Amino acid sequence: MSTLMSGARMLLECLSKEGVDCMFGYPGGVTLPFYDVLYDHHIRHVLVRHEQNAAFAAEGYTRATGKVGVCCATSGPGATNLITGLVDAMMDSIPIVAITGQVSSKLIGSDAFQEADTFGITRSCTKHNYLVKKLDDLPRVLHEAFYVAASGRPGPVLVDVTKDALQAQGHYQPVTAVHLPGYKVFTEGHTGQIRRAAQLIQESERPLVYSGGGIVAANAARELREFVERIDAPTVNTLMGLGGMPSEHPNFISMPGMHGSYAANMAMTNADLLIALGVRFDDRVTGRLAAFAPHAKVIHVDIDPAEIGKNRAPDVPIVGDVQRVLVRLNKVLAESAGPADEKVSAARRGWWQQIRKWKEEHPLRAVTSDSEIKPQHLMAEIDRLSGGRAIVTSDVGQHQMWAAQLIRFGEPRLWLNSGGLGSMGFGLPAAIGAQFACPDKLVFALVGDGGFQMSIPELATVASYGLPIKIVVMNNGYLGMVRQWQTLFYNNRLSAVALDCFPDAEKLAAAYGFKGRSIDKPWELAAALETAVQEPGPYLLNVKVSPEENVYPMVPAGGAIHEMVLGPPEPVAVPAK
Ligand SMILES: Cc1ncc(C[n+]2csc(CCOP(=O)(O)OP(=O)(O)O)c2C)c(N)n1
Repeated sequence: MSTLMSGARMLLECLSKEGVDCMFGYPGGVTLPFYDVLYDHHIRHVLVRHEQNAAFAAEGYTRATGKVGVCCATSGPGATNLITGLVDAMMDSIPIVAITGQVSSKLIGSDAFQEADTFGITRSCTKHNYLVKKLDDLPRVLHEAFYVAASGRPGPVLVDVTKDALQAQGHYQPVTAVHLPGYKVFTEGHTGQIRRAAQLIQESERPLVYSGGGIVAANAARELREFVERIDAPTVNTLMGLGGMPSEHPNFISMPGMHGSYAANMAMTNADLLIALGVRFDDRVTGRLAAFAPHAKVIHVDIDPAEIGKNRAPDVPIVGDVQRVLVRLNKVLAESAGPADEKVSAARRGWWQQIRKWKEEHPLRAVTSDSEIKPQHLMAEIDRLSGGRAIVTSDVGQHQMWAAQLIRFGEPRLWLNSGGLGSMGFGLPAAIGAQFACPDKLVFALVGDGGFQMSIPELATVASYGLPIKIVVMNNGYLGMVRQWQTLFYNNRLSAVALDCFPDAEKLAAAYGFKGRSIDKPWELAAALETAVQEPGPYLLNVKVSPEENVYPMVPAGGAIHEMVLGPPEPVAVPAK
């Protein structure tokens, strides 16, 4: 049966059919027909204060749940304001659908008011994009957009709809199936390669599981855990994969890479087999590629064939959904005998001893001080209150790295951060999306004083929806990560990194109608965070930390990952006169 309705109404019917219950956006002239239908529609629209944050909030919603998040913006500046969020979602393989209004089809190309070539501009920052000029195409395109965003390697899809298509009346025919003959996704993995992988695993003396964001995206944490326990291999999670293996699991080492732990990077460097699961051999993980895991054979499982061999040629390439492949690999391993012989078993025991030794020699430890709040102390306190269960979003910079090192995550979809693009200003809007998706969860927006000042307008969104987000600013008075590089590699010539003006947190929060406070004494920290958590509404806690702390370990740019700088240089002894 078909019903006569406007394009705008049809669009909302399609969203409803896709299970959308909440979307993040900002209206404008071209999207007026859409907002008019929204007026009495059951889908909830969250009015953010900048379109970039609509995209970040949609990402936060998706990252916290796995469900496709939706954002919308008007033509021209509304659409161009979405770009950073789209690139962010593209880099981290986050499935969101962005809906933008476009000027009427007859005006396209005439430099009409608020016309921008959204389709052209977003071609390289979306997995796929569409320009809909005819009402008849709208339902098919909408459902395709959701299918493409969520299937295969997930990513953002944009649908640009002209105003006349939104206004036109037509008969709505529900679309029940998506047909995309040219779009094929290989999920199962090659049987022969899976057998070869199992054989390499059994022969390996020093195996290491290197698991990433693909485990989270594929909802493969249970299968990963079964696999790791079955082969009893040490495991690292990348920045995007944190929570994929619970931080408390005995097989979990920690994060590898530029600010990864000593044990994780030494394990990478000395492994004889890397089992790479849903990772992309990102430069922040590998360091100097030529020196990365020099002794290791590589099994690489990824849904995206373009990732296989992009940075490191694997010995066993497996294109498939990492969850499906792990199910099959676990089955093959269950049917076979275990490590090849006693020599291999003995070597494995030695490998575990070595890994434990590396962990003991240079653990990731939260430094504290009696006189000032150390950033690591802040992370330890958030970790204590979270107990591996809270959602923590972060911005980008030093606080992000300390959080990744020191806060535990008991499951996936708790640690939400901008990994690939590294977008400052991500933390607060992502927390908004996550809190809408998970209203009963404790959500910390852990942000730097720089990143926070990029997203301050969203305090209005937090306040107007009464979101109980705990906004914790790690305030070091600097663009900390840039200051760290200037200190270490530019002779401490601090150029344009001092953030010498920061609003009074209590007054700022009060201006929006909620509570806030600044602290700078270490003995205040635990109670102040507890107060924030106990507060039923939003809370802004500005934590003034020691300003010149650097994140260690650190692999200098271009270095091999085992060439870590483990801590600050020892003070030079002054010779006695
Ligand atoms: C939008 C954007 N602009 C610039 C950068 C470059 N950048 C990376 S980290 C950083 C400093 C961040 O400072 P802050 O938010 O205070 O966090 P901190 O490093 O002090 O924890 C900058 C400027 C970025 N990542 N994103």
